[in-house]
Amino acid sequence: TWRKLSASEFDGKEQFQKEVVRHVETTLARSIYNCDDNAAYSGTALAIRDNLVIKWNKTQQQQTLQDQKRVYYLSLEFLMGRTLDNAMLNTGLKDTAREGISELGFRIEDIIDQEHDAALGNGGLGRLAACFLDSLATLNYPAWGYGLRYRYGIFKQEIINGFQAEVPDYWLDFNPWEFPRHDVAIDVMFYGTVNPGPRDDRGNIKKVWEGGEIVQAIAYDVPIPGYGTDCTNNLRLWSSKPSGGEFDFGKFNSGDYEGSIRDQQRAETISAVLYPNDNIDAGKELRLKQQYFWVAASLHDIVRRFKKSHRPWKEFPDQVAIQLNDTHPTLAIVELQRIFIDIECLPWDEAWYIVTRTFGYTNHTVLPEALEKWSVPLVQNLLPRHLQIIYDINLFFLQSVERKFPKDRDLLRRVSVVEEGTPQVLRMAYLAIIGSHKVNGVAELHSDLIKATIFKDFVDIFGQDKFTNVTNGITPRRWLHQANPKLSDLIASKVGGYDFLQNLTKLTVLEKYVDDKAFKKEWMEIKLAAKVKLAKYIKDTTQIAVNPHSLFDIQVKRIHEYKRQQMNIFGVIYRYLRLKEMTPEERKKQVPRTSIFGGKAAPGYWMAKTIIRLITAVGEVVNRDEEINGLLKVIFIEDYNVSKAEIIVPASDISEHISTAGTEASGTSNMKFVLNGGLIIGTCDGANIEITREIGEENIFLLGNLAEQVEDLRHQHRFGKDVVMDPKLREVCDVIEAGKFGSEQTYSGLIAALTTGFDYYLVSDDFSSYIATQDLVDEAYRDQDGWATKSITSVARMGFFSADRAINEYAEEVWNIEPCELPKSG
Ligand code: 26M
Repeated sequence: TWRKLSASEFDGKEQFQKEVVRHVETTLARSIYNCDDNAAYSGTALAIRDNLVIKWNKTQQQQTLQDQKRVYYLSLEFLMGRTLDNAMLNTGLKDTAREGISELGFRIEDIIDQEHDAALGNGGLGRLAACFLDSLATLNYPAWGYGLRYRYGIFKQEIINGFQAEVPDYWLDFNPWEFPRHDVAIDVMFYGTVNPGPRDDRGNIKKVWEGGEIVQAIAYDVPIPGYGTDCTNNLRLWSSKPSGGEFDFGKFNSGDYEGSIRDQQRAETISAVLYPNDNIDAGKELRLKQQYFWVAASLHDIVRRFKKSHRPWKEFPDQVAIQLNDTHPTLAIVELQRIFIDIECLPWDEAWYIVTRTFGYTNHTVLPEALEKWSVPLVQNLLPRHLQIIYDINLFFLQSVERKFPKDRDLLRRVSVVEEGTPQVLRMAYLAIIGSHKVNGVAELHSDLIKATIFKDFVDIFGQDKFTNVTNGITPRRWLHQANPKLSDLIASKVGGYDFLQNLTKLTVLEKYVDDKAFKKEWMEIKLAAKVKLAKYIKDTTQIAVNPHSLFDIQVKRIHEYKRQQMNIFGVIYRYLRLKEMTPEERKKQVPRTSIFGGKAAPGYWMAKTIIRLITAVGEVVNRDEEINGLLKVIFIEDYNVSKAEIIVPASDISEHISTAGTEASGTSNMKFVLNGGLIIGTCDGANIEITREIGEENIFLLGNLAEQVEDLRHQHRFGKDVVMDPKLREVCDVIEAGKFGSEQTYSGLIAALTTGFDYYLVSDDFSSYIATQDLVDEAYRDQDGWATKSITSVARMGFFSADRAINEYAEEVWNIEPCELPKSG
């Protein structure tokens, strides 16, 4: 009977329509005669969701049955963006939905546009986690993501009088993609004390951590569908609430209403908001609470699942791989060791062996200000037992170092997890390395750099084999097929269908068509259509008209000094000055350009906010300068996020990836732009280097000094005699200081960074090369046929940068997991 009664998937347009109407009328209790785009979105999402849930349940059952090794991807950020379109594409239902919804009087694009982004991340690291989930499901790997269910994701950016303002992003009003699991509630303790307890089986006095504050973690599950497969994995996000009911009735009844509410809020605060910092660590207690809350709940869940299999503990690493997305979840190492020794009563060494087999750690940055360090007094207070375990881990580690390198006291000081100072701090990256069996960087240069610099001593201690590279990748489903359906269709018509979306190296077939006139024409028409679409978006949101035939030069990413948006805008000013000097005849010969910027500054990052102000101010001057008349426009796109990236990425002629060499670990938007037929202007940094190797030097505009020169150049700035600023840059600074873009005081910090600040990011060293390379870009763009050749050739050679390739490398080299074969559906 259960079998007969169990839910089944809809199939075909009529059934889809019936389901949409049913959901609008009964699930949402709305009249179908009063159904706007938003209600139609809800109905569509719920109908699609039903099919997704059936595949999800089957996948989870099958994975439980097969009982294979799983990977758990621990990330404090999952920058998912919208779900509906992706869900329709991955389940193959988009055409059905398009036709069905159109007969009901709606356009599928408008419906898709109703959805709020799930913006539970800052930038590259969070988006990478989202791409990886897509690939894991597409490749049928048994995998779960674990994260936090923030009530507020990354803030919404508004530009007010040219400055960034932050507005809260409350996104949970209607979220059909999450399923609360109120039965999965886990108690997590903070504070308290460690006391001696009873003796264990071996006669040792146990340590008991007790008397702390308890907060409950409630699981919310999100289905993650693979493309072209029924495999639907799970993303589990934890939400915090007070343990034992709504509020303290004791306090309430004794008249302390505010007190009882305060306790409730204290608990709920833990998962309330995503920290909006990207590549900067502030060391705040609430952030540490978030980390432990999420890690403790996730590990409890993983361990409980393992225990159901009744295997011996030593088989734990055969069933469980845990990947640490940066150091944010490093406490997981300590928590698992604590569970083993304090709760399951394993001997230390046995426990530690299992722990280190289980974890892998991915590093995403070399920037010193981004490396997490927790103050010892903070950890002592919040997690007293964990601090003891960290000290023990460190002691045994240092003893092993001492055995290997006797009497090298400075080495012991350098590699100790505990950094001396007032206060002492814990170096989380070191703890992550010691507790993992593999450590990886995210692009070749970056992986080499961490081995040669910040982790050098650890390579000497553990050997080369522990350190590896897995170059990042992106999902071609979202970043080509979904964002740029016309290009995806054109490609499919040449490479033999849509298989390339699951095997991106098939793109190489496109090279056969680089001399095909008709193909090239179609290719460039699709690019133009994407630019027209972006131009319309810009017109609708800023009232500024931009010429779709101008060269679209785009830099969208978090605003950070190391990413050097300041160099870009200085270059724009320099171009403006040259245009102003020209005669009308000379001007006619110039390539018209639209410089497009977008990105959020961390709310406390004053310099980044100043850069935004300079960009908007330059726009105000240039865009209304009649003399320039469309030869140069400067646009700042407000509130850059994933769904806006899907409009912006297909529309670039050139995109900028111009970080100071050695600072951008990988970059992933570089891959997205090239995959959509845009060219790159960039430095020899991060994945730009591998992109160059794949697509060929003739297809990329490289500039600037190399990573190996950076140290010397910085030394020059600081200690060199008679350092004079590059004259072109001097000229730019002069007009800024003359008040051309509003009060020069607004920009004094920005100018000071170049002069008294010793120009740490080497803008003056690369500026000349940057300007010269931009001139080469203009030259190349005049030859539209040559440009098309570069564009097509580049796309043809981008197969390597699929997240599927990256995930397969992790699966083989780090996780040792196999795909789970699903029974064919039907
Ligand atoms: C740390 C402490 C407190 C609050 C926030 C943080 C924090 C949050 C995000 C630190 C770093 C965060 O992200 C770093 C990041 O996004 N790194 C980027 O990772 C990408 C994926 O590997 C790379 O492509 C980028 O080069 C790298 O900058």
